[in-house]
Amino acid sequence: MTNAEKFENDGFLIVPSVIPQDLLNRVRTRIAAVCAGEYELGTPPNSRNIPAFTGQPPGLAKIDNAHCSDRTILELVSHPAIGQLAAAITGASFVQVFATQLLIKPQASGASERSSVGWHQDQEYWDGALQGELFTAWVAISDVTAESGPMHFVRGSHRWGLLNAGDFFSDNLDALKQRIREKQGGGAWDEVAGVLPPGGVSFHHRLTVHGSGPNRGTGPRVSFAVHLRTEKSALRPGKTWQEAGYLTDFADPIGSPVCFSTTKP
Ligand SMILES: O=C(O)CCC(=O)C(=O)O
Repeated sequence: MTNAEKFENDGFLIVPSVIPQDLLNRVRTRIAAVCAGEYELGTPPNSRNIPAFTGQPPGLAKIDNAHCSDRTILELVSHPAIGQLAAAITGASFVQVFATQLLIKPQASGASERSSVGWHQDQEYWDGALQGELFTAWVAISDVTAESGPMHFVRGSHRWGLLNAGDFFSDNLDALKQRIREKQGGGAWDEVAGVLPPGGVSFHHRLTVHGSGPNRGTGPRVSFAVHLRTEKSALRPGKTWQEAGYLTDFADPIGSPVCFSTTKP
């Protein structure tokens, strides 16, 4: 099967080796800088939910649009290797970033920790503003093993339609699974772990059900979710970018960099 056929069949694709090692090393340094509040491009991330800074119990750090703050992170999320793979699996002539999330999942340390990501479909969070061909590239910065709380994808769930039964921010994966299955009508639940070495990338469809459990590995699980669109997508008629929350205006070359185009600029 080609990558495009796998993506079409499963609703996700796992590609082990995509981002060069030297860029990964540079990105690690810049992640630390952004987490410390250093914004090279002069723009802070849209939200900087780092438990250590917000007084919350230890748990998942989620930093939206750090690529607007830092050149090296911008270079990573708009890397042509991501764009080429994205174009190959969708057949697109144009691929553009429209939001990113830096996700740092610490090692599990106690019952009160909130570091899981509840089962959800990404379109649940975009549907009010965007329509059409949208999907996500998830870039592993650390070694994402079976123990470190990798993402799990439910194979074929991209054919279930938009269920609006998920919740990224819930820790109760069992209750969410039950709610999604009830809404969907009991289709086969075939979970696949997105295990990836540093520099590996997984792609998932906007309707693929996915989530992740706690990190029981030996270090933090560090990744970027890079939300992508093709030429077959648009801002919903009547909507404005002010209403689109953390999603970046397609006309903003830093917020929404183009990572693949068959037409020369
Ligand atoms: O990092 C995770 O465990 C979940 C990320 C996610 O929901 C996404 O990339 O769409």
